[in-house]
Amino acid sequence: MQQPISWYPGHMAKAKRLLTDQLKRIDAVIEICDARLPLSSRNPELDSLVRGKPRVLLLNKMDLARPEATQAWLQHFEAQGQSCLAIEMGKRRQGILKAVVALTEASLARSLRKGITRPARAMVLGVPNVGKSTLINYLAGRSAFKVQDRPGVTRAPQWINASPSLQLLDTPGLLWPKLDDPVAARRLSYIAAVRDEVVDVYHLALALLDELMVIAPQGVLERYKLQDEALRGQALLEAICKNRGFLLRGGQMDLERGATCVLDEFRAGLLGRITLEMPHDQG
Ligand SMILES: Nc1nc2c(ncn2[C@@H]2O[C@H](COP(=O)(O)OP(=O)(O)O)[C@@H](O)[C@H]2O)c(=O)[nH]1
Ligand SMILES: [Mg+2]
Repeated sequence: MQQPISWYPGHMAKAKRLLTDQLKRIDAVIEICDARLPLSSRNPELDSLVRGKPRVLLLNKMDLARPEATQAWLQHFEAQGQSCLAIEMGKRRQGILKAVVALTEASLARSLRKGITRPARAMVLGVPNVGKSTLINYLAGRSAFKVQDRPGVTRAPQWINASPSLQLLDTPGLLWPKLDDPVAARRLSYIAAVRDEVVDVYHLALALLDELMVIAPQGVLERYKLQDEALRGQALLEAICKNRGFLLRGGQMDLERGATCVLDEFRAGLLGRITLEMPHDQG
């Protein structure tokens, strides 16, 4: 498979500079990852970047992940002493606000000792497509609000009132995804954290189907009305094309269209609620 290259060292350096600058202004970090990929959708450099700033980890898109797997991940992170919460679009507003504000108590108390009473300040951080803008808009209560998150957009920081006691930086901190690890890079492509133009959809869909036939075959078999559980590789993709009637002139299967369909339907949760990695997968 082609390597999905959409981040260059220059991009990463710029994102890092921007982040370091923003960190000075905040009391806490709201890190978002994708509940389907709690390992691969995090940036391993974040620990050293945030340098001890209090942090809550939100496992977003829990509606797309397997509930028992999400519970296992929460227990895993809690056991590490990490504040964490599973969330999905448009839900748990109070829970999120409470978890963030709890992290900022020490920092606000320090301000108070200097005679300053102020709301807590936090920023949302994560790799592309985990739901940063969606969360900021939700907490800000303005669905029409457009959030900028291209790396390198420099301007004066704007604050949004999420509640009387919490302000959010309106620009999410964009982290580069973990692309040096081929397994993580491939899984990030499954969830569209890496753009499709830079990967080969045929090979990507085959790799995804390969994983799904191990961890969640039922969703695939039911969705495409397949009888043969042993189908793998191109034969499986062909059966899916056949089910959907994706034919080219001359009667050949339109594998590209089938591959795009599988990826789209997986991303939309139509193959079931699937978590691609578990805590014990960590090597
Ligand atoms: N199913 C589902 N989709 C979500 C959720 N949160 C965000 N999304 C979708 O994920 C995509 C990326 O969200 P966005 O906020 O733009 O991500 P960002 O790149 O991190 O800012 C959008 O299509 C959102 O509608 C969620 O909790 N569940
Ligand atoms: Mg965004």
